[in-house]
Amino acid sequence: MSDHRFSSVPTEEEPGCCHLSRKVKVCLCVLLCVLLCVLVAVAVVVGVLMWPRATPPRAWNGTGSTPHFSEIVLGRCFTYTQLLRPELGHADCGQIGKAFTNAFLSKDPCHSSEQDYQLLLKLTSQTIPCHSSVFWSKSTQLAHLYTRVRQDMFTLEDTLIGYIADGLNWCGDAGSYEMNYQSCPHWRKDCINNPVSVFWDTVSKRFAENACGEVQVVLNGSVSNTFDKNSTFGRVEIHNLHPGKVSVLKAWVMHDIGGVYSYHTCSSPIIDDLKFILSKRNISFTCEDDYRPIKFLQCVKSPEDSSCRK
Ligand code: 2NF
Repeated sequence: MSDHRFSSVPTEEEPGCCHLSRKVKVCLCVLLCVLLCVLVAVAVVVGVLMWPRATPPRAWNGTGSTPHFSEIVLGRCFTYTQLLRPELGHADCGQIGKAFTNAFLSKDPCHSSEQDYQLLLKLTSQTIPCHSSVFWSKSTQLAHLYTRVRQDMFTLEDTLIGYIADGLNWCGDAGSYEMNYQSCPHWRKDCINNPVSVFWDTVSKRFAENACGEVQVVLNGSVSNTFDKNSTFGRVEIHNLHPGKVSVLKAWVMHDIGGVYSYHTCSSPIIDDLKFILSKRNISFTCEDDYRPIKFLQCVKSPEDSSCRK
């Protein structure tokens, strides 16, 4: 009779599942475990980065970031440096774009600071010739019409950094790498230290610090706050003009053509407030109502107005 063995345990002589020594098997197991761990770690990192946010960004009372913000910044930077002012052709628009978004992405949009914008300021430094700086307050359209014709004059928005950012909105969120396109803090309703307000304060300050010679300001005599101590001009710019560099501030108080009522002229007490602040800062001040070169621009739009027929 044959010897039937029913044991399931293989004998020493029987071949195993493969011809590998115990040492090699252990090594393979360890390697497999390490590989698995690396794969899991990579999956977790990718998941965290790519997974849609569990919690949406905080909702604010202001308009969200301008759609295609980064593309607009890049496009404006190239337009300015390659076409409008080729003397700035050496500027690195890629770096400028990155420095701009890095100034506010992944940060609390109510704790923006001047420091956040320092690299951007450095990358967009620009020399504005003396006697050519034009400030404005409550008169954005007219002031820019003026410098559009007088190409040798510069408002902040005629400089690279102002040109890039004018009219845009932007903010991020502390818990995300993304821009917040839904809403951003409103400067009155939410917080004053938001990325946009801090940006304009910072660049306005530098624009004023760098001004030299005779500088101008276009004011609006057809509004109640022709000079507003709380505006960027009244709060930041006039306090950062350098008395040693700026010889005089010339104010042009302009009035709407056909407007029923002129709130203020150069003789109004509100203009004396401006004059007083400048005299304390040892900066000369002159004021002229309806400065003719700017008045002409208004008249182009309203040639039939009686004040344009003189
Ligand atoms: O958007 C701009 N281009 C801008 C914004 C703020 C300041 C330009 N600036 C610079 C310009 F170079 C001018 O010289 O400051 C001067 C004009 O600012 P202003 O405050 O004296 O003039 P306004 O007509 O009162 O305001 C201009 C615009 O800025 C807004 C305001 O609603 C208007 O659209 N603005 C004013 N203050 C703030 C603030 N703290 C503000 N927006 C956000 N935060």
